[in-house]
Amino acid sequence: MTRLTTLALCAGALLMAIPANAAEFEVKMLNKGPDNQAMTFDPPFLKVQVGDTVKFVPTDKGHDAESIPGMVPDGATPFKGKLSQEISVTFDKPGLYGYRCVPHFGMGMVGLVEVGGSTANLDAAKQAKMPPLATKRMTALLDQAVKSTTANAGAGNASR
Ligand SMILES: [Cu+2]
Repeated sequence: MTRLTTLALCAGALLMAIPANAAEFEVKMLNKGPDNQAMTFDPPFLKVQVGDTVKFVPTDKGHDAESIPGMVPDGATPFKGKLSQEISVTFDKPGLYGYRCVPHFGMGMVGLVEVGGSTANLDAAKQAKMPPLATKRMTALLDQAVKSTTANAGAGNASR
């Protein structure tokens, strides 16, 4: 009886360690995207919930994924992957996370993750200093985030 109780407790503890609704997403690092865009993350814009994980996958070699200074929410932990290596990032603070591939930052290889439907740090993110092509692509991604968030306002996040 005691042994059964111990087993039950262990099973319960294991279940609690896994967040109930956490999802995992994948972003590929590519030399050429589906839209023929050179040096790109696919998808370049992603919406996730707090606690979700994004896996950046070096489908093509020679890329990395690193958060852009000034483009993460206040108090969020920056991340920095190694060249040609996979990195998994769990997002535990809501807001916008801009990231880049360091070798191709000048070619505009940037991406954006919106966590928890929040664009709270939008103005700060827009102030980040970037090369012209990166700024151009990031501006489009930030617009996409604002539009999708506005479109979903009131509908909640019940779509998952
Ligand atoms: Cu790259």
